[in-house]
Amino acid sequence: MGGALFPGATTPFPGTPAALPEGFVYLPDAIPDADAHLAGLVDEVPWEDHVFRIFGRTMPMPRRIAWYGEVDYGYSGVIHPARPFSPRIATIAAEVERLTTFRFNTVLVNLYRGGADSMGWHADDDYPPAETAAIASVSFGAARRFDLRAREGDRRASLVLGHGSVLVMGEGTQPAWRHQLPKTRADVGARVNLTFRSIAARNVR
Ligand SMILES: O=C(O)CCC(=O)C(=O)O
Repeated sequence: MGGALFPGATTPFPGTPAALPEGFVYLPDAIPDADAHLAGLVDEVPWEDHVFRIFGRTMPMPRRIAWYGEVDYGYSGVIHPARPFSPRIATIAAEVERLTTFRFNTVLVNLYRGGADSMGWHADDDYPPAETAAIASVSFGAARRFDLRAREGDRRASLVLGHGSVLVMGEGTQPAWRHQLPKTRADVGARVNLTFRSIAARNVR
């Protein structure tokens, strides 16, 4: 790791309270036609509801999800089968690939219906990477806080992921950091997030 992730990847986010740790790059307003993508994704994606187990209890997953790409993915106790990118997701992927120079072959799409929807602490390291271990996280809709916590030591950082933004989590970030999208009491609208990944083979679940 070290240095720029890809050409031009030095954009600081105005208003970011803490400097982003090495390996993370935030690109605000990076994806064109963000309003149309938000509305289109909410309407077009075949959203799925899932459950997760915590302390022996089964709880509804506090978001809706869908999986696209060249390989199956085991997530939330379910194998999500490979499925081609939709035309809209292929358009967004092409823009992300143009910005980052990486090729991503899969994407987990999350719908947060409001402030009560969230994603808990985790790292995206449960699969063998193909071309890159970097992840490109694209956000549309409500601006939400995103937290980072070092796996060792007490470093933390937060930023707000805005409409049309891309957060690149570079190679080496997932073994070193966990991330979460916390709930908020603020009256926020819907948000769609797409985490593009480069996966060599299905993870074992
Ligand atoms: O919605 C977000 O910004 C976080 C998504 C995420 O962490 C993931 O899909 O692994």
